[in-house]
Amino acid sequence: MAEPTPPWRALLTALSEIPVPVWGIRLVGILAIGLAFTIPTLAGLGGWVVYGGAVSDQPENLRPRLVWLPGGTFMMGSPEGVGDSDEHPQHEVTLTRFGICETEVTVRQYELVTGEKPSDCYYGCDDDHPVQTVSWEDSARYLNALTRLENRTRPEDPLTECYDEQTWAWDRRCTGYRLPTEAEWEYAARAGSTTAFHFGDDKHEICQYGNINDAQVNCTDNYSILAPVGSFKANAWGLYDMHGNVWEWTYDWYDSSFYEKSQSKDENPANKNTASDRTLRGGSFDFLPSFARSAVRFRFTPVFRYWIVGLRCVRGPSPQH
Ligand SMILES: [Ca+2]
Ligand SMILES: [Ca+2]
Ligand SMILES: [Ca+2]
Repeated sequence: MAEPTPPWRALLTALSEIPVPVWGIRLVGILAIGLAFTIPTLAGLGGWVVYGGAVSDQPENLRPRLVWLPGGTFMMGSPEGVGDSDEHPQHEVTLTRFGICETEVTVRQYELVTGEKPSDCYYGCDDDHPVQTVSWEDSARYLNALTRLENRTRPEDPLTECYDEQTWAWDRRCTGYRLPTEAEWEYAARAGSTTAFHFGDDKHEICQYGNINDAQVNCTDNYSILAPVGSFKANAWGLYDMHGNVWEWTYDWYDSSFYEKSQSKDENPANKNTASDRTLRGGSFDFLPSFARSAVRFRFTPVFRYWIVGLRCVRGPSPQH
């Protein structure tokens, strides 16, 4: 059976049917086809190099969209008698201004920067699904690469990479893309709320706001596995899927007693003391709503890849070095 004709061969065949005497026209035709592909690519991507060849995306689909949050002070953790022990003591935290991606990083966004899809797509690898099966280290590597890519469009004012890819140390003076700290993540998720979820305390309302395991709640979110990002209502600051879909890596090393140690009202707290695990936030599609509360702290080793774990990016200068 004949092989299907590759598109380039069909193109050459079509070109060869142009009347031979007019080589000039043929040349013009080739140039026109070339420009037809090249001009929108350059204009649309603003100089971005795209792996994988497809160039139909608009720039806004390629770059994670940042929502810039004002700095502020909030109560981190849960009040006495609520939540797990590592959510206590509830304490005041002050943060400076930062930008956070309005959705989880998508498969498409990840693939365009790294040239790779997640290794396990069993639960969904559509372009607009959250990327998952990425370790903390994969995430840091992606964010550095995203920073380098963005710098191609701003040679006069380059962003600086955040992570040392040998030691995984975070340079807090960096201006490029990075993971949120736990404090930044919770501040962003709460969006001014003081309740268990950003929409209130009633878990039976969660199906409007996030993709979780809804077996034990009186509502249905219509997704038994991954949902495309942004499928549910945003929180008050316009951020999607802060509850559920995939767990999101944060920068911090996990320390169950970190809140006791960080009560000194330092600005921009982050646990830089190496431990066995990094902290994750927000719950996922196969966890019950109680795990999706704004204050819940979850943990995995930084080399762990799992189909319930993805990431969200942050950018912004941190004044504390
Ligand atoms: Ca249900
Ligand atoms: Ca669900
Ligand atoms: Ca999430």
